[in-house]
Amino acid sequence: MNVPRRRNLVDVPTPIRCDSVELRRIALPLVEPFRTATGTVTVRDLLLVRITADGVEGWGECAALPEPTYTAEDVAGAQRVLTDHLVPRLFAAGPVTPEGLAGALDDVPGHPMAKAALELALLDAEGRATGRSLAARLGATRDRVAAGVSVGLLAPDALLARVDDYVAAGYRRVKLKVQPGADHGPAAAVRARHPDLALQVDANGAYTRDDATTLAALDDLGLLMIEQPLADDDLVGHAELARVVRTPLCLDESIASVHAAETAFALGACRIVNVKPGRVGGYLEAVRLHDLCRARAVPVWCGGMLESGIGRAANVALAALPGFSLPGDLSASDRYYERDVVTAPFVLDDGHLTVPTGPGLGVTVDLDVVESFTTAVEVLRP
Ligand code: OSB
Ligand code: MG
Repeated sequence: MNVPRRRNLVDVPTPIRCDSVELRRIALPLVEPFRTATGTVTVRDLLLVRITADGVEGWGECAALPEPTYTAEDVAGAQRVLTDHLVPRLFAAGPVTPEGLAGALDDVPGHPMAKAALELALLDAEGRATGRSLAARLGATRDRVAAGVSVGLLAPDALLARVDDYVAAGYRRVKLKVQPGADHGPAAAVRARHPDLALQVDANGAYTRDDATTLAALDDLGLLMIEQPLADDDLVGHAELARVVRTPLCLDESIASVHAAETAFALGACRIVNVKPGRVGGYLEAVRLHDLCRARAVPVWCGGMLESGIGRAANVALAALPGFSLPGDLSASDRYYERDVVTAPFVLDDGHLTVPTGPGLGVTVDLDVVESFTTAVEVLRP
């Protein structure tokens, strides 16, 4: 354990009384469009949550994308649910610990990304109040995490050039987006150029049970895993596929909760889990998912949603827990954005990102930069 813990900390969950909740939309241009089987993101229309509580601030970031195509949430919908339903429940609850938040919201099913954004703002405020880092709060045991990179669908030449760049930069693992008609060909071309590269693919549910032969053909490429080949609700289909394909299957969209992971394991639907805090409703549920997987000896890694430095800081903290034995979709700020919203962008150091050790998220939001990308601000009070 080399994440420094400060002295004289309150080491128990601390109730936070929210005085205000700011919902701020920013439009961050990506350095290049990110294309998956379920859509293309060119500008990251991002919802930030900023709370004030007894003189401290807390920041959260919502994972929802502009379009509801990866999962059912979208950024405008998440904002409306926060405004009309979640934030009023938070205010009505009075002082609440991050652990208590889920209970205050639990008559509202779903909307995990909206809930996770609010939880992260509470965790950050709590950390800033107590002096403890989010990493220490969640149980991190490392001070740096291996950086992986997720490469969107690209034309063949552009794909090879991009992978060459990322390998040269030191990324420890490359993930290629695939879809029917753009799978074995591009992955084999990358494999031929990089025989020893830690390589995996992600289909975002673009295949069906009828594609088992196509997916089994990937077995000759020495991939670490195939992520989410089938629809998110098709756990039985994944279990059947796992009997035909030798490459380990990893689930992303299907794992909406700890309970979903238990079901997947009971069926034999996956051997690896992508842990995405927004997808499971928050960082505390993500830690519980990590704990379950660790107890079952299922390797996990931290997924990404094209986060700014705010969400990235939290994901890096989470990925420093001991069960995160595989490199995550955690890349340097400059892989996504020309200008990140934190004063010290995340950079690669020997293929790793450094876990922040300051209070809460441990990053400083650059308000001028945030302001310059802001498209709308809404402030809610009790
Ligand atoms: O499936 O992992 C995914 C981005 C948007 C939606 C879904 C996914 C992704 C990524 C991005 O792969 C990874 C990253 O943030 O670096
Ligand atoms: Mg995925």
